[in-house]
Amino acid sequence: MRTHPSLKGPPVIRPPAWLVLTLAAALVTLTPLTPLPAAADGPEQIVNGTFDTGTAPWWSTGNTALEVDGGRLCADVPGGTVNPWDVIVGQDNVALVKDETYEYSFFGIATPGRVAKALIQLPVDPYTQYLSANPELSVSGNDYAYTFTSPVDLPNGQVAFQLGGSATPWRFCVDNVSLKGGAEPDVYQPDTGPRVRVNMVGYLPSGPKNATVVTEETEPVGWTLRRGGATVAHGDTVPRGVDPSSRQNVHSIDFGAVTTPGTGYTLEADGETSRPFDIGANLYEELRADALKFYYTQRSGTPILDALRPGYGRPAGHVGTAPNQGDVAVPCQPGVCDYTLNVKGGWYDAGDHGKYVVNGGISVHQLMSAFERSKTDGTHKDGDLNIPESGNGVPDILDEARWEQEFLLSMQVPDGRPHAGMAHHKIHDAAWTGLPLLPHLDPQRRELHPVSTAATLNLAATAAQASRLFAPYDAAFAARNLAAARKAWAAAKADPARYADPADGVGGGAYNDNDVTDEFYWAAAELYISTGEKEFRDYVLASPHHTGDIWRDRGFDWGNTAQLGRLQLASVPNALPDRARVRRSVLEGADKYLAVQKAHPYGLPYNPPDFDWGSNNLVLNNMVVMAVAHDIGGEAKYRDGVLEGMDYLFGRNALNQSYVTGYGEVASKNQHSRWYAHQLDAALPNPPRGTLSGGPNSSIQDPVAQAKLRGCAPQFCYIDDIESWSTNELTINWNSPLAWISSFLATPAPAGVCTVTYTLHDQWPGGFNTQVTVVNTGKKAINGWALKWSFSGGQEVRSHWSADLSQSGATVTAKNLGWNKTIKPGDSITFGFLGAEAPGPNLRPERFLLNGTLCR
Ligand code: 9MR
Repeated sequence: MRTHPSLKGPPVIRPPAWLVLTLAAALVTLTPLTPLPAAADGPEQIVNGTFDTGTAPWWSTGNTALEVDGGRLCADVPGGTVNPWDVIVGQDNVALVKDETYEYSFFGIATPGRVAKALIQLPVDPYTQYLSANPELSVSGNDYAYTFTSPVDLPNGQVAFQLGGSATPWRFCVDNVSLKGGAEPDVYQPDTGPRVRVNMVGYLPSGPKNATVVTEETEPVGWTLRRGGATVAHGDTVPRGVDPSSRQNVHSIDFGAVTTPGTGYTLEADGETSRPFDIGANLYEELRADALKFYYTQRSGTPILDALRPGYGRPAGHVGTAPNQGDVAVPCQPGVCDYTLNVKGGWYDAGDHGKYVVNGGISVHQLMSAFERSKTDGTHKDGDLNIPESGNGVPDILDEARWEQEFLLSMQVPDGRPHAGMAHHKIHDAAWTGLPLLPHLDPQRRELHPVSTAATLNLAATAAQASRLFAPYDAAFAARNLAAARKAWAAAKADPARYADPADGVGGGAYNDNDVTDEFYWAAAELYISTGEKEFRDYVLASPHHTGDIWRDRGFDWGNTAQLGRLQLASVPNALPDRARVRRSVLEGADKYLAVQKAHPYGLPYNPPDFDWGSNNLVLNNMVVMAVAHDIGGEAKYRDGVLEGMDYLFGRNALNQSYVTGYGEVASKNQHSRWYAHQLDAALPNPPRGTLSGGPNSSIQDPVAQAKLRGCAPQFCYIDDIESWSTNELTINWNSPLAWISSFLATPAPAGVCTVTYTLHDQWPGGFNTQVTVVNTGKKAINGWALKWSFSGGQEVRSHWSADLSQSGATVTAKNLGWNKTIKPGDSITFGFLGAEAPGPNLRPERFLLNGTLCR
């Protein structure tokens, strides 16, 4: 039995044929409680659903006994079980007829109240569910009714109430269980609210402001922007025709001319009024923090402190105490290796308890990258995420990244063992567990899975990146990372095509990928940036990913990482001979996504004919390309593109909802998770604020989506239901681009009126001598100045002249002295310093902030 699929096949590609066939067979329609469906008129399929003749032929698992009590079937459900299927009451041999629509109904009671699972399914593995519902049973009792259409002819269907998973005992009673054919199939209609779609969180005063209206009109209609009853602006819509991603006829509205901050704006068009929204600055700082705080409560191997996350405290998961056996001494799957590894810690990847190196790799990379791009700006500070390490002198984002990076390092095969230097692909439960299930209650055996070249290169890339970023804070950790990165690189080169098995998907995701040339490119890029060494430079220059068009329509993700290499080489200082071309190529990629966005009436920078699993992360990663282009070229259009992309995630979409928990009036809140399972157990929380949902997925692989969304237009292939793991999961590698983008938007660095010349006059073993000249290119005198930049690694200022220099981490602040306080228009000042060398190249920094504005 499993509640999560063993899905196979490469990422963001259609699922393999076997899966499609399984899914086609599982298509059903199912409708929950309200409104009750029309009474079905077929014959009764349930034997003794009224319990007038005792309990037979009903059966139960051995841990509970059936009895008739007051004319109802009752069972005392034991406490202390973990999975729903640990306690079952059922009836077998219920006949189902293909394409027949049934009404399934019963009266149910729970004392005290509990959510149960009502299933009609295949009685044997893979237990395909034709109906799956989560009735919230109460003490007073309720009638429940559902319809579904059977996709199969089956003489021996199983009707089951799964009652397990409760820590404490409870009593279940049921009556009038009935299954009748001939029901009217109900069609699921999402509640999409007003037809005028806006960013429900808000628009920046200086940013673009677009909206979309769903209408039957084909000619322009008037729109009015209002606030507090007053008209602020008005104009005409632009008809955009039928949008294939939603199959809706839509118009777009551009009210970008309005820049006045305020709350409670509404937009009216075609007789509809949008949900209210703000125009305001600083909309993204909170999201930056929340999107990053998400990681603390995903941590494995440590208690989550309620004092730091009220409502989210829980015991440490997978620390080697009963009932789970991990992760302090985890053996391999049988036959894979004969040692154990301590792989405690890290983040749970998603709603399951697995820990996977390839999605962990891109996640930790994006956190470190968010830090690196803005380290001069001071966007990420020590103490800004409220984690146990806050106050240790290291920016919290790096502390959080280290939590995962330490885990990735622990997945490397030790010296002297077969495949030494490579990384195990993943560690997870031997079998799928059910929902809800807190990490510390997971009873499953934990296993290391075989090494893979992809995992090894993820380790090489992130460890190389960590080596330069941690250098100013912990030189020993930096050195450990660099050594691990070199070892991983060598091991991957020696075994370049060891792929994860697509069939290895029981108890955890397969995360298979049969092309790792992109991972090689990314790892070489990071190693080159951190070391400047010829081997890595030559590898980068020779890779087809270095010059090819890597800007796929579908974006990049854990399985497509060439883009990470290219973006890093473009944005982090390095001495690559064709660096200018690399930087231009990012602008080309960004222009491509801008064109997609411009053509899309909902402003989406992603528009394949079918949306991929986790489409929201692909949308965000296309926005990362635009953001890096903005960092490179400074053109406003790229930042505007990023902002317009956020509009989609925050409500300007076909479903009129935000995909980030806690952001916007209507937002995803039931993401698939074993511990944020509020939808299944009212005592558990919803996911924390700032949790991104995977979003529309045209392939709808899970039974809930299949039941409700069959035939969906791409944007409608989504449902905010905890069981819809293929459209509504949360993952560390989806929140990472959200954190990256919100970090980008939280640090506006307005262009200043300065240029900086930074000249390394001399370098010798152990030290270097630098002269810095700042030119005032503006029309006004600068009176008092502070110039900031960052070293690439662990370099340190030792002595200085003609300015007062101080250093925090890699970031240096140079302040004027009394005598050179004023820089007149056209004039310059020059100061200098002696620095201490550190491992890796010592390159001219590329981001200089003068009094908080960016010098070009
Ligand atoms: O995010 C993954 C997506 O790109 C793949 O298409 C899909 C099928 O292999 O798997 C997704 O990853 C899931 C993983 O397999 C198990 N943990 C939850 C992940 C998110 O749904």
